[in-house]
Amino acid sequence: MTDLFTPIKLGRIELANRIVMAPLTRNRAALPGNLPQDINATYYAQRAGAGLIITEATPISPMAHGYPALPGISTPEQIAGWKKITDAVHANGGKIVMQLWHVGRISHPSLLPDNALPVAPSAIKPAGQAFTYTGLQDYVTPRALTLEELPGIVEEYRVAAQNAKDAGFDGVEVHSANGYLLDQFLRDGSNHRTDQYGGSIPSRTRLLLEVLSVVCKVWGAERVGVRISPINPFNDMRDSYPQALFNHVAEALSSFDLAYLHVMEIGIGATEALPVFDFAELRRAYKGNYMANGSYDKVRGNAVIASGQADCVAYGVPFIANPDLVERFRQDASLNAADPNTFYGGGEQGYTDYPTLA
Ligand code: 8OZ
Repeated sequence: MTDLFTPIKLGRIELANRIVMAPLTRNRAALPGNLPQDINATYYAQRAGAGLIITEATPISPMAHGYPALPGISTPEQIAGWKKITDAVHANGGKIVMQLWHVGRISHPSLLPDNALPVAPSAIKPAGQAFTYTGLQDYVTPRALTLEELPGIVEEYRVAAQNAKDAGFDGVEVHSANGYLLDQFLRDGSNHRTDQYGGSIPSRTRLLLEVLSVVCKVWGAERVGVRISPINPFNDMRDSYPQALFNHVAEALSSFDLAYLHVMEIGIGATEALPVFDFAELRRAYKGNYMANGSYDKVRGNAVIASGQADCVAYGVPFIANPDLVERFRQDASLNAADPNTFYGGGEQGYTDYPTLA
């Protein structure tokens, strides 16, 4: 029977098991320079038992940053830092893809070059506050990207994809979820554009497809994944008809023959009822490998794979606290509890010091 421990090929990426380490923001880059550093390599190498590691969301350019101490992928020093990480993961027998990220409006001038305004599809201020180097500060009204600027955004993704290749990754995942730039274009709560990048569902999907085209040219589609989050209200997101939007996205992505589609099936920080959404319908609309994500445990992970509703399952918080999560699942061993106080920022504590099984 097919379960979490059955090897799988996602496009051209061969996984020893179907237990994926989800992207996890940890804010532990070296400053100045937002550089990946040795403790990051230790952290990822400890988790190389995952069938696949997806890196923390990684800003593709200086304007793509939205939180403190994120490791970027736009300078030679950052590429060299990531190379140490991919080498360490590969030395331990793991596979690792980089998640390419532009935060769009989820940022703050103090985090951007020359105190620039964050950019977005439309000048709509998200509710909430940015995490900055001086604490929480209200989000500002972003600047709407002009039509003429959009090719430049696509080019930033192309360059970052090439940089990830130079850093020795096995592939890349395009972050189009959780209220960041590409998701801001997809959903109509944040996209009020009247040009060919707003309005209809195909128009709102256009930027994602353009980004994918260039990223797939760098990598080959079979080493590229995409992450979406159809019902996640996190970062003040909403859409008037998520099922129609994301069925369309799934159909459009099917023609790329990607490595996988990564679907965040839950909502974070919801204060109102989540929209009704049928993930089985989304799964049928997508022709390719489906990676499920959303508070799965071992039992539910095995069940979703056995049922055919997913091909692999991504685990987030359990991987923070259990570097040997795959072995623990295999042995039905108990899991370490994660300490939320050390999720974002800090050093080795709560990062590289969680114990493995004896
Ligand atoms: C939590 C905190 C900061 C960033 C995401 C990149 O939700 C994130 C993120 C999550 O995709």
